[in-house]
Amino acid sequence: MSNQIDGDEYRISEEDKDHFAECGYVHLRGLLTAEDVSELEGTYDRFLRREIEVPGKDYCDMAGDYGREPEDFSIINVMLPRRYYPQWQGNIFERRAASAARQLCGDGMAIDYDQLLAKQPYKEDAVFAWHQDMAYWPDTPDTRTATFWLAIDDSTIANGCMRFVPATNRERELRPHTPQFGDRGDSHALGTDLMESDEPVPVPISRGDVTVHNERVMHGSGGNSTAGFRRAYVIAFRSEDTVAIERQLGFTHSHNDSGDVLNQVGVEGQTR
Ligand SMILES: O=C(O)CCC(=O)C(=O)O
Repeated sequence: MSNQIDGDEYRISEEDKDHFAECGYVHLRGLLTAEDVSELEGTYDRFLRREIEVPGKDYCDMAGDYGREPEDFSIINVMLPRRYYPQWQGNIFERRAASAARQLCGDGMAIDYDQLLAKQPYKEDAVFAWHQDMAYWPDTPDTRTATFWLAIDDSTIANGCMRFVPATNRERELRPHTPQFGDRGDSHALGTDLMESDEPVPVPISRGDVTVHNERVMHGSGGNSTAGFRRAYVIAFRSEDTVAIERQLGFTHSHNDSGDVLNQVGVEGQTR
């Protein structure tokens, strides 16, 4: 059976579920139709143009430190768009992704955070270093995750599509991560090196498709050498219990969370 849309539901084939479990990521074609994407796009671009207010470090560059001026950003990052524009809550991407998260991870999954990641044209440094998301996050007993990465533009090797190292989700230890641009007060980005045995797989996808990855798989992306944007809309699901623990710690995935909270996770995560 191939994947199919039925209203808010997206039915995932057994083959794709197995791929997610084995490799730590999967490409789901057509989670959203062209019309669905167009419906989201107007709001997405209003965020990029700063017509919707996003406070402090939640509008930042993921390819540099917080000191960069917006006109110099290489990867425009908008954290928590659903917080700053509540009208977006319950949109078609959230609904279909919730259906897919349930099939991939089971019941009791909740939206932990959302994020817009737009690589500007001709930005060779719009690179996401190799990393595992758990290096950024508090460790909790239930680590189930499904992070949905929706292509607003066709995502290609030339404009910096996602790439994964399959099955690294099954390694026992997290790899050691270090901050990429100063310390965590200067920028958010963490990274780690590939090992010689790693065999990365680029995953180009079309507008309306998603990749979904889990908390431990190694992933990253290259720069944008094209004349167009590479726009992505990310929604991360974790278990309801995990989200509750994070919030008790004061961890909301906002870059404006207190430094004390951010320092409890991140680089120190390398020992987990
Ligand atoms: O957008 C990208 O290139 C990377 C995104 C990413 O690492 C993530 O969503 O976990």
